[in-house]
Amino acid sequence: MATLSLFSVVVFLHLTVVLFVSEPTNAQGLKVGFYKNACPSVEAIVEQTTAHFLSRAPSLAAPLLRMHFHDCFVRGCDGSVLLNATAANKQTEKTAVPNQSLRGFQVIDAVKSAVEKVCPGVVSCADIIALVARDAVVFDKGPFWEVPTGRRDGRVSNASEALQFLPPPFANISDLKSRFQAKGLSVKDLVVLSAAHTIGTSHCFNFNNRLYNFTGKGDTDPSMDPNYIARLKNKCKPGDNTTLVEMDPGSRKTFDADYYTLVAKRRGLFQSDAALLTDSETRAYVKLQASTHGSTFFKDFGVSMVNMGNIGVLTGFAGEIRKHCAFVN
Ligand code: HEM
Ligand SMILES: *[C@@H]1O[C@H](CO)[C@@H](O)[C@H](O)[C@H]1NC(C)=O
Ligand SMILES: *[C@@H]1O[C@H](CO)[C@@H](O)[C@H](O)[C@H]1NC(C)=O
Ligand SMILES: *[C@@H]1O[C@H](CO)[C@@H](O)[C@H](O)[C@H]1NC(C)=O
Ligand SMILES: *[C@@H]1O[C@H](CO)[C@@H](O)[C@H](O)[C@H]1NC(C)=O
Ligand SMILES: *[C@@H]1O[C@H](CO)[C@@H](O)[C@H](O)[C@H]1NC(C)=O
Ligand SMILES: CC(=O)N[C@H]1CO[C@H](CO)[C@@H](O)[C@@H]1O
Repeated sequence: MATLSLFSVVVFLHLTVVLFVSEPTNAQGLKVGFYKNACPSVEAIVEQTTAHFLSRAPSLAAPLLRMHFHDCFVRGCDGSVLLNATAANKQTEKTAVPNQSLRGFQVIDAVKSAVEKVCPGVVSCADIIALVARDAVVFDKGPFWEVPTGRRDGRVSNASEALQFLPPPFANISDLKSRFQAKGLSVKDLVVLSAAHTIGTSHCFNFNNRLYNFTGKGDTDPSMDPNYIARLKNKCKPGDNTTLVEMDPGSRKTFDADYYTLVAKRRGLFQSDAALLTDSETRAYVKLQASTHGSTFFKDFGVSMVNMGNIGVLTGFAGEIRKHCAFVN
């Protein structure tokens, strides 16, 4: 009897080892197809629901991609960006200034309820953001990449942490590099992920200082193409808090490598975009992609999105699977 059960334990351990070997997980414990058994249709549901919304409101693709970035840089990719303010926590990340322009929460909520109908209590909101971000890029004719899943949802969301960890559009290259490095991302990830600005729009206030009062002397930013400054001044008047400007004029709904062409021509919209020309490694990448129509950009973007998606994830028994993405259970 004792021998038998010892034998079963050995067999069991052996099988476990084999399972671990045959289902590669990345360093953070996420893996492609995490829901293969518990919710095999999850990726199809996410894709269909996202496409349903984007076909009616295509401009939501960009903020949905940005949402994943904002989630991951604050407390890791744990869905904390989705939490609504409540009486108990009036200052969640959502209420912080950089999040005031996030949009598309209704898409996440709709995906979550569609998924809950089929597999209740199984799929995290953090994974839904990661999958929706990928599908939004694909919707805009960008690359497809496999999204490792298995994230769990956090219970904490703090507005001051959003201010602390999200890079401002005024950031210089050393600030950007250290903020990405602090999240385990490389200089290459920085220059690759910055090209997410190939889609979407920005409010004038994020770059108006470059047009009107760069150093407090009523001057313009010398690192920006003067013709581009003139064009932007037509759209953005001093103190404009409402106007939206395309970040990649003419193709803001197409995910392509144009971003690098613009930056190389000193037409990056933010100081953080222009800063990519001030470091030898990021500049070399910008020039290479600009001169080769983004020869490796699509492949690189998928790799860097997976890297970003690994930041500070909760796995195993940490965190929870939220019932509703806007509230902790
Ligand atoms: C490198 C540092 C970054 C800075 C300083 C930055 C800053 C900003 C700012 C200020 C806006 C304009 C928001 C508005 O006015 O509505 C914006 C928009 C956007 N950002 Fe970034 N960002 C950075 C990196 C990223 C990354 C890594 C991603 C995604 C992978 C991303 C995706 C986007 C998208 C898609 C938009 C357009 C949003 C829309 O159309 O509503 N950004 N970003
Ligand atoms: C969460 O808050 C937003 C406003 O920030 C509101 O539009 C939305 O309806 C809220 N969600 C829920 C489920 O209460
Ligand atoms: C939010 O984070 C800040 C640090 O950025 C900390 O000082 C503060 O206590 C936190 N607030 C809550 C409610 O945890
Ligand atoms: C870059 O920005 C950081 C943070 O604002 C600042 O401390 C640093 O002095 C700046 N570096 C340069 C070279 O301007
Ligand atoms: C430019 O900035 C300086 C310093 O912040 C300020 O004193 C001045 O009034 C500004 N000029 C304009 C035209 O906004
Ligand atoms: C824009 O917002 C700033 C800060 O909230 C405010 O001081 C300024 O008056 C606003 N400008 C306009 C034209 O409404
Ligand atoms: C999406 C969202 O919740 N935006 C909020 C950002 O914060 C301001 C207040 O600071 C709210 O008014 C917005 O609703």
